[in-house]
Amino acid sequence: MNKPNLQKQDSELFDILKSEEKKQQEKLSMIPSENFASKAVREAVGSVFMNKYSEGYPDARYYEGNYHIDELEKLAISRAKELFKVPSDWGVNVQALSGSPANLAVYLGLLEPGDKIMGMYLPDGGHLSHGWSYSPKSERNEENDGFLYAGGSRKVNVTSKFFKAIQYKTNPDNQLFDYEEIEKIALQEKPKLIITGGTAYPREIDYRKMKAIADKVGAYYLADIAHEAGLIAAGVNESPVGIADVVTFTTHKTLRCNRGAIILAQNDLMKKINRAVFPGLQGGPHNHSIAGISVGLKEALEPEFKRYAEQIVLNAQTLAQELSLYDFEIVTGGTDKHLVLINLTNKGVFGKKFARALDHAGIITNMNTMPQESRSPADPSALRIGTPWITTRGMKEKEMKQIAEWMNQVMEEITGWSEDDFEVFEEKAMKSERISAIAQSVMELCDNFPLDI
Ligand code: DSN
Repeated sequence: MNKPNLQKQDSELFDILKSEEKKQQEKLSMIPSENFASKAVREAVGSVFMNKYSEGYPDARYYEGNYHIDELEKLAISRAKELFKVPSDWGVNVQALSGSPANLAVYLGLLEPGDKIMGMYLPDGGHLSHGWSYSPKSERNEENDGFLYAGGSRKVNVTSKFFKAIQYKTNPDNQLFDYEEIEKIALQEKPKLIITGGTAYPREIDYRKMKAIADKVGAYYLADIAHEAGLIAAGVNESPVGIADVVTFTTHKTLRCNRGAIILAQNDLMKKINRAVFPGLQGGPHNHSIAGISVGLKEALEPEFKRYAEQIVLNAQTLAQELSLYDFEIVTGGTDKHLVLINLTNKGVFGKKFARALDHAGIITNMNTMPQESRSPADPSALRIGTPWITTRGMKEKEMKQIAEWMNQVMEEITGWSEDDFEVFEEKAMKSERISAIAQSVMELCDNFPLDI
């Protein structure tokens, strides 16, 4: 019998897959939350582990036949412990399906519905799952001025529906955490949980200061390190492990595994969080994901991973520096990490149009809000770029200088089109010979740094 083959069995899906492979190979993926997982990781994710149900935890399952799944999950846990230097009285959960479910499990495990949580203001770089709600323009009020965002009537995220969510903003003068103001808000509001971390804050966070603030008000402190987990594992960014009460992270960003999440916490808290993951929020874990994560963690334990993480940061810093030479305004003036946030207000073309024009030039980025955002999140003031994926391809400072030059050329080309409707703008971008020429050069660069697809 012929081996079943995707192309023969489902040519429609196969064609979409091939197109995605081609796009990944020929374009520069520069969204900071994305990366390119190794063949070994992808092999594990596509393995027979996906066929097994294993509700429960190692050696305590509700289904028979889980002896190998137990080995798998214990292996992932022990690798996570080694990689993140997890203290001996801490535990590890590798079952949460992704970052938002991991955070929800922490809230469910440690809080009561209606308790107050305090995270970073989303437009300043926080995350939806840290309690996001918003105020429609008609409801803007003084309560939400200054460093405290007391929340809005539109409870868009489940974490703001079931908990009383307030948020702290960054300092308007420098877009940085202002620990004195955060402490003032915490003392006034007395949250039960304080959260750091997010999606667009390019600087390191002082975890000890945040833990001291949480201790002052008797709150738990959750450090969500989804974006920088790989940099922390490599020792390139500071680690909150052993400082914060709980640490959560996704596994597919700088850590370069497949999609999934890990939770670390001191044993007493971990017991409650484990019960929140299963049976509180989920049934059977995705064992194929845990298998991929296990392989990715092993890769991150290799000495080469430290050099990789150092290069990610060097590349991001080079990009930020080069872009500023072209008069791009870099939020916070630079980066300590893998991401760069560009304030486009001096350019007149904002995130949505710039991101789309860059895509036509073969450079994939995303529009983003920024501190003191005055525009809609659907058409915000900033552009977010990141270096994990292009560093995986082997690119270094020389390529970053070239990418910054291309980004500037795209901006030069589109500056005169800022007033056009989006459809007219896109049509012009698609027809632009200058943008097509950049896309061709991007493809040639990518050809010299092929992905192992
Ligand atoms: N969507 C992720 C990001 O892009 O940062 C966060 O969940």
